[in-house]
Amino acid sequence: NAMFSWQRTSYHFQPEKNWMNDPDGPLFYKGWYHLFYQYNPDSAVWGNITWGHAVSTDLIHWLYLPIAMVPDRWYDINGVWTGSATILPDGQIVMLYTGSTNTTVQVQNLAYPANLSDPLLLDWVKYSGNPVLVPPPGIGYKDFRDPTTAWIGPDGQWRITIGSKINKTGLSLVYKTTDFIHYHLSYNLLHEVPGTGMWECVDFYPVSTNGSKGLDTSVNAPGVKHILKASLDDTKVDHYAIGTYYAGNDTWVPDNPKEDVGIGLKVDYGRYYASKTFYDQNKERRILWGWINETDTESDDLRKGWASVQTIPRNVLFDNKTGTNILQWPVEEIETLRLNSSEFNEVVVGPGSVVPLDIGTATQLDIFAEFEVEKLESEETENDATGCGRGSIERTKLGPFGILVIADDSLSERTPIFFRLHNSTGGDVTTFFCADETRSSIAPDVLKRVYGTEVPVVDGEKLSFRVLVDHSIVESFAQGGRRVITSRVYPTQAIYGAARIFLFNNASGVNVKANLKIWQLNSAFIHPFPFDQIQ
Ligand code: DQQ
Repeated sequence: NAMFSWQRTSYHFQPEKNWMNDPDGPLFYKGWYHLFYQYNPDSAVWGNITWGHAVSTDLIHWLYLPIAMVPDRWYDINGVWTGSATILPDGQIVMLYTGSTNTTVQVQNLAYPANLSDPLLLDWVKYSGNPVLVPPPGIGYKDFRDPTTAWIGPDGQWRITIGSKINKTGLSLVYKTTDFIHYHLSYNLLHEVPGTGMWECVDFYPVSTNGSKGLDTSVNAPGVKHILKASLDDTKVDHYAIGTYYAGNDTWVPDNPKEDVGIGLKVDYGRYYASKTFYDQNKERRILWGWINETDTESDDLRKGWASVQTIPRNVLFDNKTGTNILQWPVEEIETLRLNSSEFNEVVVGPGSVVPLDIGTATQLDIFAEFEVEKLESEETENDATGCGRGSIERTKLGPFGILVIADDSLSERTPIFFRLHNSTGGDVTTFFCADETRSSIAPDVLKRVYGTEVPVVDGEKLSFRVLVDHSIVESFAQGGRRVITSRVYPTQAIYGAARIFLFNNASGVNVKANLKIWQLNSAFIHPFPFDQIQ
């Protein structure tokens, strides 16, 4: 099906065809990274959900494997929904997932590999005593889903947490187990936040406050904080907060109650949902996957025959410069796709100007950009335009300025990634990081929004971002990954050889001096596993 084929990505993971949503049960095993994902084998819209399966040795090149689990039992006949993997100290792999039963009750089920000596983990056995958990008293039968990776507490028992809600309060239940068959519901909630609604795909993991390595899920010691993430069903946004986990009573407390889960930081300020991390024992890092949802119509998805993309896996660390956010950065393996690069040094972009960057075709790029701002007026006047405004066309004294990607020569289509500054009369500067999809496509039936957020800039730092461009996906990381915005765009003109990149400055009161390094990126190899050539 060649319809909209230019919108397919070249180095992001997506199935050959049909619908995909949440990443499930990621893990590293015997030399292979495994990605499972919510997959409809029959159509490009959600339904009949199975676990698609693919493997990679480097998180970039992927081989599709046969579907790992299908809805074939009374306890998952309405869908093999989201779940997580736990690798036990003896090498066993435990997969816990949500099943939607024959009466659409959400229950938790246990599955394990049929053959642990198979590095591909092709065959999965569903435990004969499933379900292992049903909704507890007081919890709605459709409000109980997406078990996390388990962690072990000081008492030697395993814990998992499962998202739910009571009325409008989003919450996370904790269960203890020793065998993953029998569970004990903890009296305390891990956490709850009024007004946030149903918590889907909860993720809970430790980060080191003083190291550059990721931590395995059970680590808890001085110098460790815990990230709690919930995907809010009401708004379809992934939110997280940083806090402390108290293993004694299995509760978690946010560092800053004003930035609690669901009311503070977002994992990604763009088009992004149902994310999940795993600990990569191969490279001692914590890796984050996220689902990039479509923003076109279902009928367009059906016509093109596929829907959704996964982000490039991101390395996650605690940001010890700010202490208030995580850092997300594309895994280093993406750099193996780099081809030739171009550098642009000290390009001065005056107020109201657009500067083409001549790099040839611009559909697959890894871009680093750094900006210095030079004020044209000396007096300090307040610039009261905060946030991202109506996007890149709204001029203020101090912004917007940045780059235009997935743009054509005439700029009939363009996706600006930019900064916009705000200064008070006292001289305090606040920096906003934004992505404007409103002119990303001339297609009418596409959701096009302005996304963005304030981003912390530490004294002495330059403004900078890194942007990955892949045909119809733009992943943008500001200030080393303190804030991230993923854009799903639908170009019709800025495609293949017609796609360009530009610098722009739409501020009225500043010159911007830009330094850029831009790599062309190769396509990743993403194909069916070549069983016939091997067996
Ligand atoms: N997707 C799954 C659910 C989860 C939701 C079903 C989040 O388990 O809550 O496909 O996108």
